[in-house]
Amino acid sequence: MNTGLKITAFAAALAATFGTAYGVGKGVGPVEEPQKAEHGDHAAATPRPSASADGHAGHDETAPAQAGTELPGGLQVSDGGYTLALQTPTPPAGRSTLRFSIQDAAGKKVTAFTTEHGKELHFIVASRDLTVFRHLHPVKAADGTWTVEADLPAAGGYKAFADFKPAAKGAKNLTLGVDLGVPGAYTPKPLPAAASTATVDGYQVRLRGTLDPGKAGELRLTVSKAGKPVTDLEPYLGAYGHLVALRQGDLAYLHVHPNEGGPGPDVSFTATAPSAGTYRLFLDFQHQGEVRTAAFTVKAGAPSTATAPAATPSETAEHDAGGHSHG
Ligand SMILES: [Cu+2]
Repeated sequence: MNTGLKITAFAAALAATFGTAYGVGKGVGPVEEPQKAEHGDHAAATPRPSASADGHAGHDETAPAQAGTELPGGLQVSDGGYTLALQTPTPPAGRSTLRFSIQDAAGKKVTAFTTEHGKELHFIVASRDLTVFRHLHPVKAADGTWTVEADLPAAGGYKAFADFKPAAKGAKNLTLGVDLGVPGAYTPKPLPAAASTATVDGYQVRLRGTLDPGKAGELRLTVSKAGKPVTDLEPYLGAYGHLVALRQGDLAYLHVHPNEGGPGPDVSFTATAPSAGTYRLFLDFQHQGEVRTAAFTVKAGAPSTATAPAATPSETAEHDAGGHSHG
């Protein structure tokens, strides 16, 4: 069985209309060819309920086993002949410029990428303790060097993920991951307790649904502000919400776009966890011109946190998600 992170289309019919569901941006890309998708949204856009989105390009669960193991995304610095070459592996605390390139099997910098969700490359940086999360969009120089300013607030271990698709014929979507270390004394913070609500900048986001190992489940996030449902979310990179989940312990990476739906207050996703365990979910949403991130700790395969969409979610630790901002 595929142990990779999978996002499956919640309904094939809905997925088939994904490309037009949001009515924005050509960059979103309509339904992708049913390739070995690797990042969640691609699979979600793939009109097959069993589409794999395991971040391990080339290992579609519906395809014959190719290399034997199927990995969630982001666990490898090299895959499919491409390498994430980070030139700034030990940035200072605070704002600094990160620089990297994607190199092909010959060590040459890749300069041509396929635009996905409005960008040629999506760059996520998270602290190993999952208390810092940045979703960034680097700028590419003509020679294939990417640069981006990032604010890594404190010393410690971080991981950066590059999510891209080379333009080369036959190239697959890839999510490569690389370690960064911000020098200095480091005190890891405990992961916030599992919770069904998060607060960010005055917005409350409620999470309902389950993250089930090996099984597609719906995650429904509901955004409100000052007690009122937010019904005018704005498209951000072609969708009303972007969800990244990172697994505690190894930061396996999962990126998923929402199921079809309107501009709030609900944004629905379909996700499959690669395993039981604890995950940190980061929801990006845009409202009134600003992108914010709400974060949740979710236990996959744990009945205590399996909040059915119809039920009132258990609400334990109410307020966390502070400090998860966009750089
Ligand atoms: Cu992005």
